[in-house]
Amino acid sequence: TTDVLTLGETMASLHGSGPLRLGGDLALSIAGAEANVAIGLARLGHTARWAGVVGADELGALVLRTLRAEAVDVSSVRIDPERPTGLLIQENRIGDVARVHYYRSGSAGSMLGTADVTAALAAGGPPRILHVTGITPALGPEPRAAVEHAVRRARELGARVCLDVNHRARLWDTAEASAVLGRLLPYVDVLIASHDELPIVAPGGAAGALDAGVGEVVVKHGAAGAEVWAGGEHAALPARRVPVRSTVGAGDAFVAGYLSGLLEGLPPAGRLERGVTLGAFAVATHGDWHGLPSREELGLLSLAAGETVR
Ligand code: KDG
Repeated sequence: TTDVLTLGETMASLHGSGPLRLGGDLALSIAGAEANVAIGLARLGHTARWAGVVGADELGALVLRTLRAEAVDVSSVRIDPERPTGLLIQENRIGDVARVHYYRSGSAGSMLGTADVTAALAAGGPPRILHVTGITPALGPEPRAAVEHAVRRARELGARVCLDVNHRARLWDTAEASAVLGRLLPYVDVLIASHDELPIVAPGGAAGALDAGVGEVVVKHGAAGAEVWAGGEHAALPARRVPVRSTVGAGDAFVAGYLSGLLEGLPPAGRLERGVTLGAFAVATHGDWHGLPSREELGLLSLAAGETVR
């Protein structure tokens, strides 16, 4: 059985080093919140499967090849011969302030449907955790139905359900996000949101979400760290101080660390610790997922600044 099954859209990504309108070189890779989480988990030695749809094109092949290379199980991926793989272009405008441009409407990934979810949940026995984000239901009616189906079915199968709000204002408005994500709450065991996203899904805050039956609520405070309410306990932890290269992907890295701790039965404070550690690796390195640590590398952050490992 798989530790974590996650689903959503993985796109090709292009990273520019300066203003896009000036042209210049772009670096090609892949991007997608759920894929980032799957890679983070796989690097720590957990089994992770990503389900989604890619086009029958070179960018789809890049997505699959990259995920395979990261030991993410792609056996539940569908290839759509009719539609292209989505694309995201990231522009680092000033310092670590990034701007993201989507070319994803009508993409293969936005055709993820309930049949894909049913197949993914049936393959190889139910996962221990199903992880979804608020990005997927924003992609269209099919992915929205797919996520609603996924959380219900996963619960029936005895899997724990994790939802990261991941609000993308470019994709839908807040009122719609609030209505759709609010309906998912009764099926959510682990709710993860940044402090500004929490009211979208839980107008009554963490207490409101717990009252609605959510098992644990994790709130991210960016550079100020994160806190969790779980099983009557509350824990908070500051972020690890590292030089910031790029904050894109930090939230996904945090989720991967948190779920890794959960899979290992760590207490709430230990789960947060793993989460902020992976978050620090993500912000201290370029790329959304590229700098995430293997298990042996987890201790690197404890070395003194400027130290060289020989
Ligand atoms: O969380 C990082 C993501 O924003 C990025 O990888 C792309 O999934 C993505 C999205 O839809 O914004």
